[in-house]
Parts: sequence; structure tokens; C-alpha cells
Amino acid sequence: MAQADIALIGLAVMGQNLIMNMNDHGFVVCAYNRTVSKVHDFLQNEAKGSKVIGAESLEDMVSKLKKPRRIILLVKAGQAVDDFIDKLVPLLEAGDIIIDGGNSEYRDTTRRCKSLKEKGLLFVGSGVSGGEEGARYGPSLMPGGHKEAWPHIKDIFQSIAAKVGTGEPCCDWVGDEGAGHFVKMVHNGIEYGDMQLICEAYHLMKDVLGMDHDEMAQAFDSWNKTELDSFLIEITANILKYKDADGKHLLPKIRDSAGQKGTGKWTAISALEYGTPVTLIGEAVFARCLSSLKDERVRASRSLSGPQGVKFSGNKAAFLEDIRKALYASKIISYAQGFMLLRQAATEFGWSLNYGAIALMWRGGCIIRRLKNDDSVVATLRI
Ligand code: 2AM
Repeated sequence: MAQADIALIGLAVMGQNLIMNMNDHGFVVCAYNRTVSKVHDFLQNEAKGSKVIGAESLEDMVSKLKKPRRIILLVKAGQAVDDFIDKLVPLLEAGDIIIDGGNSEYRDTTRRCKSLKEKGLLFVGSGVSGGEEGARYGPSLMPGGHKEAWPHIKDIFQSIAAKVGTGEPCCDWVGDEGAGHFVKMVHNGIEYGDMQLICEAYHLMKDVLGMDHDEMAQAFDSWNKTELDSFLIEITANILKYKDADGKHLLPKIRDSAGQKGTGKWTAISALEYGTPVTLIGEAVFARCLSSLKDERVRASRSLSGPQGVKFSGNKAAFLEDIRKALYASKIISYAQGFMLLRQAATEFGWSLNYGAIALMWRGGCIIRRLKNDDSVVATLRI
């Protein structure tokens, strides 16, 4: 019997959490996974006592869905998405909707949009940000693709998304084809930039102002009550305070070598490809690459010791405030550069992007959430 409002395929933690989030908002979700035993485990544990139903096969799942059918894929990006789409196509009817909520590359999403349109199906590629916690209690959702699908998924998407202000959802229609995944990619690039800015502020506080970790934590705590109020500044203060088992600060013991998953790099590559000067994110990606050359840096430091005994003799408080303002100004520049890239991509692909909504969508739920004065970003877009 067709009873489920939506199906979700892919029962890793993100998938399970999104299902429980939809369930909490009154939607009946049908859960499915390639390894079907995970469906049983899920129903007997995390989903026990909920309205979630399970499916034994894709045919079973499709038969349980109300029409137009809505199916979210939350599987590993790449081949797994294409494999599921290929298996679903023969089971679906014109007007049914497939949504890819994974970390797909935007070009793949555009390709899938085009091929599914020929088959009469609607396809949506949605950025999902906020990690496992966000998925469970309110992510920032960035859907793009076939706009005809939006009226059928809007209610579910906006219900489960993070809310800000007077309850506005951090989710709106982004634009055509792979625009949702492109915007998510740029969001991640901005996150790389924000983290690099925090690192540079830390460097100046520590090595120029000679502040200790508790003083720096205090500074970040107070910055979090200003325009900089945001998730990353908040956790930086907590990380600076954190003590190891021996009672000493943990942070200085951590190897100064950063890895990366790739979305920052993709943003920088797109910037080069479309000739947009997204300099801040580009430098942030290079800074991570440089940080990972640990052995070379240690060797080089033996021949070149760097500046010695720099002593700051001016007004410490005024300089600290200058660092705060510089961080804020840089952040606005980074967001503006990110939006320049969005605008260039829109021209390149003929997308019409919902710029204002994108800025508003990043206010809650996601990692770069809460740049308090969002107006400055929106204003930049109007220039
Ligand atoms: P699994 O539990 O059967 O491995 C995150 O890895 C999610 O993506 C899981 O639900 C996983 O299913 C699914 N997944 C990974 N690779 C896949 C593939 N090649 N085909 C189908 N599902 C896949």
C-alpha cells in the first residue's frame, strides 16, 4: 500500500539522521539500503517506535510510495549514485522525483539532470550541510535541478531544515542543474577560508602579542559576541581551552599539518577554470598543502630560523581589536569572492541563481553559519 511520503536510500549515519528528522516532522519515510540487513537493524534500533517503514527491495520501496514518488539518495558519491539511478528508472513513472543528497560533484549532477529529463523524471541535487548533528536536528539544505520538483519537496525540505530568526528555514531553491551541489562546494570552500583566517589570527595573537592559550580563548569568546558570532569562532574558543589528561593545553601538542577532503580544492579549481579571483579560498587550500609538508618544513627551519625575538611594544588591546576587524573584513571579502564565483558559474552554464536565498540559507545549520551581518554580503551582491 502506498503510504510513505518519501523514501531514503543509504542508511549510514547521515541517512539515518535525516530519516529521523523527517519522521519527527510528521512525514512517513520508507528506508532502504543496498545491504538490506541494515534496514532491519535500523528499524529495530534507532527507528524503533517511529513511523518509519522499511523496504526489502527497490520494487518494494517504490510500491510503498505516494505519487509523485520522492526518493532521496544518500549514498557514496560517484558510481553508487549512477547505479541506483539506473536501477530506479525502470521502476518509476513520469513526474517522479529522485533527489541526490550526497556529496556529488556538480558536473555529475548536471549530467544526471539532463539524462533523467529525457526519461521524464525529475532530478534534484541537494547540498546538505551541518554534518550528522545537522542532519538530525536541522541542516542547511541547498537544492537545485529540475524546478518542477520543488513544489513537491519544498514542504519536507523546509520543515526539516535549520531555522533562524523568526523561524525562516535555511533552505530554498538554489537554481538549475548542478547549482545546488555547486553552491555546497563553494560553501565548503568558504569554510576552508574561514578556518585559515582563524589560524592567521591565532598566529598573530600567539607569536606577535605573546598571548597564552587561555587569553586567546577569552579573546575568541568575546569576538563571538560581536559581528564574528559564528560556529567556527565558538568552537575555536573551546578548542583553545581544552586540556589534555596531563592538565596541559591540548592544542599546542597537535601536529600542525592539515589534511583535506577535496571540496576546497574543487572550489579553487573552478575559480581558475572560470577565471574568477577567489584568492582567499585558493590561499587557504595552498596553506593546507604547505602545512602538510611537515618534514620539509622541519628541515628548512634548521637552516632558516625565521624572525627572532619579535617584541610587540604598542597598545596590545588596540592591536587585538585590529586583528578582529581584519578577520571580519577578510571574511566579507571571502564571501564576496565566493559569490563572484557563483555569478560566473551562472553565466557559464546559463543558470539563474537565487543569490539572496543562498546568503540567507547559510545563516543556520551549516558549518559557516551565522555571519551576523549578512546584509554586508547581500549588499555586496547588489554592487
Ligand atoms: P552499504 O551499507 O550497503 O555499504 C554510505 O557508504 C552509504 O552508501 C551506505 O548506505 C552504503 O551502502 C552506500 N554505498 C556505498 N557504495 C555503494 C555502492 N557501490 N552501491 C550502492 N550503495 C553504496
